Amino acid sequence: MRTQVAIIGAGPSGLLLGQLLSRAGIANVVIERQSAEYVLGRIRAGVLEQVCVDLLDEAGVGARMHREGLVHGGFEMLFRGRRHRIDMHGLTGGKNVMVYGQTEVTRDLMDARSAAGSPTVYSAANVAVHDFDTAQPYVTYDTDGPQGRQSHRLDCDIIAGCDGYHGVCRASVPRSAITEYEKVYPFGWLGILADVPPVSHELIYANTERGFALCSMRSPTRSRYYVQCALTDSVDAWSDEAFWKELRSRLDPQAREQLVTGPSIEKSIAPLRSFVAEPMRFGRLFLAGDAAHIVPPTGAKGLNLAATDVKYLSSALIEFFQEHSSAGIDHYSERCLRRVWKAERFSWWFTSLMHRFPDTAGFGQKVQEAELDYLVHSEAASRSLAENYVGLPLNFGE
Ligand code: FAS
Ligand code: PHB
Repeated sequence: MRTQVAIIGAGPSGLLLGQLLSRAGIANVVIERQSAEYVLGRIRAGVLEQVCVDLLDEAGVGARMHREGLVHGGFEMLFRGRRHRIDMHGLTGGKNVMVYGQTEVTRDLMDARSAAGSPTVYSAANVAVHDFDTAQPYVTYDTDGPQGRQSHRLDCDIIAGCDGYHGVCRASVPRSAITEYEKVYPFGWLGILADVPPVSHELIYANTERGFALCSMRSPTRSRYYVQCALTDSVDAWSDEAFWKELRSRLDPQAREQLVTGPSIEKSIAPLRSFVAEPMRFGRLFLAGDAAHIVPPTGAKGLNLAATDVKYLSSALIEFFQEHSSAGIDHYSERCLRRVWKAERFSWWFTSLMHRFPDTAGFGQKVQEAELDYLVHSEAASRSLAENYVGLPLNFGE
């Protein structure tokens, strides 16, 4: 088999890249190690920046998002028992975010890809990438079918590593060619999804004595909640009742009163880390999304960063194939990393501000409280928070 672009991974990065390339007439094959059902079963991001919304529209998959997504102009910060609203819309000259789950984004992209008849290989085993330091890279993988296990080779011009933090692409780069930056946080997020109405019409980020909590949603009838938990915690040790009790203890009286609980339809613990791999290009191999960087989810940047990597990469590849110019692909890594590091900084800052750190007592705690108090009473500080939360413009600083 041969194609122009082999895309490894059918998460949002891989599927969005495939969609943008297919619409430009560039042949591509997506190779995913899990089943489509497994990919859709992962509950992750919930907030889209306008840049991401515009990209999904450009990819022709925005219709259901505009029908079912929730446009939010602000969110609240809860500390010392009081809620303070950050008016993103007012502070950023009219910008909003879209609350629409990553699962739905992935479903819309999968539906568009199958409608276009673009080739996707699910449940691929032993995926490996080869010769990406030459002009003739290729991918090998195995599939299991009625004839038993079959081995395949896909020759291509470009390999897009959209295979997430634990993928094979970054791991295939010689250690001498890559630099990795990492910060691991001393806590995780225990998340629950339940078909109950949200406690408020906007998100609530809480910093309480018992730790961080986040009240989010997927629709007016489906809520997504998180509580900061210990790294040693196991999701099996958390009954639904224990979760609701802990969440309730981290809310203000009004929210506590309005909280509607119910059976979880998903419950999981996510570790928090900041991670960046530099560069993001190795010959004919290009990393995008979580394959290249990870942010703590506090700033809701993970999915959005993946989308802007894909925007830059799809533009560069269209130029490479249609104009026979390598300017875009030569500039890809530097362009992505400028945006990635600004999102890493914001996500680290917001995580540091909103969580209780086991080893921070006394002075550090007082400084955190002072910063929260300053933030919600300073228009300049709130504007900076709002500007980063809604997402910096694509060409920021260029
Ligand atoms: P993904 O990890 O989504 O997709 C990579 C795909 O590659 C997967 O389908 C995987 O099966 C596949 N793959 C891996 N290895 C492969 C191989 N060898 N061969 C073929 N395929 C392979 N972001 C937020 O903004 N808000 C959140 O609340 C949030 N919560 C998160 C919770 C968890 C547990 C995790 C892990 C991430 C969370 N994120 C969150 C970040 C998340 O949304 C990512 O940014 C987003 O999934 C990035 O998409 P991809 O780059 O496509 O990577
Ligand atoms: C979510 O709804 O899953 C969500 C929202 C905002 C965040 C993180 C997660 O910062």
